[in-house]
Amino acid sequence: MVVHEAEPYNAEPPRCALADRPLTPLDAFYGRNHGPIPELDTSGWRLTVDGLVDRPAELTLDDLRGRFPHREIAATLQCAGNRRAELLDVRGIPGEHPWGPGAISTARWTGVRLADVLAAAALRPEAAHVAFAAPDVSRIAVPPQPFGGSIPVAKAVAGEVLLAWAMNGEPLPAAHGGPVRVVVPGWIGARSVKWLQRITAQAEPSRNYFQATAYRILPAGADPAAAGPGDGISLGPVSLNCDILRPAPGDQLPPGPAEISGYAFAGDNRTVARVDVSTDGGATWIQAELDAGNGPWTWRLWRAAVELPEGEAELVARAWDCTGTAQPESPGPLWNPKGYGNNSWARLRLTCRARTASRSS
Ligand SMILES: Nc1nc2c(c(=O)[nH]1)N[C@H]1C(S)=C(S)[C@@H](COP(=O)(O)O)O[C@H]1N2
Ligand SMILES: [Mo]
Repeated sequence: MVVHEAEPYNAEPPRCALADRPLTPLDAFYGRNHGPIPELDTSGWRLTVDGLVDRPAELTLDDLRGRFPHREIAATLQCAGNRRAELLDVRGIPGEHPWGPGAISTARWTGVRLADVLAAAALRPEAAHVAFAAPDVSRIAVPPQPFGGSIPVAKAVAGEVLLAWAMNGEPLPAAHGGPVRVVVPGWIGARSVKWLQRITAQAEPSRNYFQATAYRILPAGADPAAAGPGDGISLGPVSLNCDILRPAPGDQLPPGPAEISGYAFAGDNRTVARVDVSTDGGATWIQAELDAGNGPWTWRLWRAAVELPEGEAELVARAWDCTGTAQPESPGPLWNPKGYGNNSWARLRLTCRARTASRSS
């Protein structure tokens, strides 16, 4: 793993650990934390459901498992800061991790639908947002507070949002939110709150720092240190993105036939429709082959057979989604003071030289 910070733990897999694996093994799944990882005792775990509901509840893990149908959904999680490193090349972003292309991973999640838990609690019509609270206190927050966030009711009652206790068939590891986390497919990772303890139905979005102040696109001229609650554009659904996983920067490849591969993720409830690949900086393009994916909420891996030129090659990949939208060409216009949402074309420069013949031949 490429560790950006040991405490709180923030790490991404290298490109080769994501490549050619539709599901990310647990030991390669990126980790994004704003505070210490709590070690919660499964038997003592309780989930409170309160706020604008007619039947508030306190549930144990056995209640959750026993009262609601189990669901399994494969979903890609992507941090809003994925690919920030390329925004840093545009202009500095102090205090944020320089994530490469690995702040994204895909797993099969098992749990119950948030929709079913909310139905049992009888949401009131005034409920417009569903807020999630966790116990991990973050000192990054102003003032320091536990991590939290919310999603609008329309997403909360859509069947894909899970309260998950397993990941790739294994009990949810503490590092990824065990005993139970929220999984909000298609939305930024920050809304998939780990170590879930409380679900509150409310009229307004969460006032938690990570909803009201952070994870927002501020205008380029804004001072993030002076940003207050409600400033900027609140991030929810993920935008269309892709990156190249093979080859990797620094790889030595000879001119001639080669394979390029990577991931493409449409986000929200869109799907990836096409990925184009270029070896000449975007002057000419061919279409990559897409894998089937694991249902509507995952990335799709792609590969393309190309002919590498002698000398400088600029590999480029760009995805299109089912609305006919393509990724933006360059990170420059996307730059924002907190460095979120870079979804510009993936680019990789290589120098392709013929391998020198060995002396004995
Ligand atoms: N309680 C809690 N939940 C959290 C976070 C956190 O710091 N605390 N980080 C969020 C962010 S920003 C992301 S991208 C994902 C990362 O999930 P992972 O560490 O399992 O990859 O968890 C989200 N849920
Ligand atoms: Mo994130």
